[in-house]
Amino acid sequence: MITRRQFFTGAAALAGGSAFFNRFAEAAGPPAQTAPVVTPDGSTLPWTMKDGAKEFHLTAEPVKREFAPGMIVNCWGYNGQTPGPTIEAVEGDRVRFLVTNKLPEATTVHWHGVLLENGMDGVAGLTQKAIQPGETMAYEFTLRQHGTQMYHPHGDEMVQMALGMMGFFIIHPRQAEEPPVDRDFALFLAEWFVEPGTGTPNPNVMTDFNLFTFNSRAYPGTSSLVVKLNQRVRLRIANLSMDSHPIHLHGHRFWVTQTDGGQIPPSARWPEVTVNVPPGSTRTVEFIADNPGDWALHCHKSHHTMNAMNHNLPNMLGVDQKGARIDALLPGYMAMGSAGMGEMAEMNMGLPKNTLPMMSGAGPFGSVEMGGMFTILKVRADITGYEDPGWYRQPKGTGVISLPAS
Ligand SMILES: [Cu+2]
Repeated sequence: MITRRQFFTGAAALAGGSAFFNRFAEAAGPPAQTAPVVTPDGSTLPWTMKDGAKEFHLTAEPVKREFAPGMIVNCWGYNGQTPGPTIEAVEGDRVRFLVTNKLPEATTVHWHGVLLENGMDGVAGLTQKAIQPGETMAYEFTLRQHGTQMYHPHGDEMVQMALGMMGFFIIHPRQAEEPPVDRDFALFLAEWFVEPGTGTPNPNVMTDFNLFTFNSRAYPGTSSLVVKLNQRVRLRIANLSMDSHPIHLHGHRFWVTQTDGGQIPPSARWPEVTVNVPPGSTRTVEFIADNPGDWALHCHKSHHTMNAMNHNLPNMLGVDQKGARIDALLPGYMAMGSAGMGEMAEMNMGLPKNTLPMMSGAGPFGSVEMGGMFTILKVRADITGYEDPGWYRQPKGTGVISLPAS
């Protein structure tokens, strides 16, 4: 373990010996004015200025996380949260992270996509000794880029990330951006396997996950993203799960502006309505919220907008189940609707404790047959704040028309 004294001696030697890093430190003037990042259902990590650096504290520890009302999951995270609090700093900043390990096993923190000295990269065994339970270690480096990065363990990461250890590391530009954004949201994607009726994710599951979350919340537990009409909106989406997630927004098109490798030159940005976010990467998109309404924002893998999906269901589509002795043929069988699964959204099928119904949101026109990686972008002309404005009232004559049966 590095003591504070050893660490600062080392840091001073490094700063004195590296013209490259000094150049960035000297260039650091006042930061550009930026919209604060909003991490829905999450928070931002506070810091204090100490010995010329922004000093942050991260505690790796077990946390209980409510994925949605009715379901609490035994996760691991940082500072009582999963995802860990969002780190915000400015290009050119010197930053210091004091990382305390309150887990039952060793960990490290890797600063994913951050350009830094090898000794600060946080890979257990390769670039540092792991942080043992009860220990604190300090990371310190100068930020020489801006963009959307992440932090996560790099020791037993299969277990630690499956339990929720991950967070945003957002570095704002030193020079003002053109054009500036009005709203800036950060959504961390994750997938989990929690056996229905239990509360602890199984990190051994590799492909068949049953819960899918934005910032470790599953719809209907996800908070809406509220924006004013015609605001410029940025969505930063991060993925450290085992699958890619094609994130789709309704009612708008957006431009893909950044990856975790940096900014895409304006001439090379491309329009999309769905952005695929592969494992181990971030994607940042921007759009003008010029279309009022309640707009779905969700993963387009249809199993990822379900909660506690049982993937071993026999396919009963089109089968008349009335009077059939299916339970005798298929012991333990739970009925899948013969006309689809939509009917299951309406009924609560004797679920085990601490389990979310597969799809359960209640909308203004009935049940929203969604769960998991699903939330709502609420674009409004007539709001003054960002508290949830309730459901959109569609102007008369703009809704779907019901026709008489023919
Ligand atoms: Cu997905």
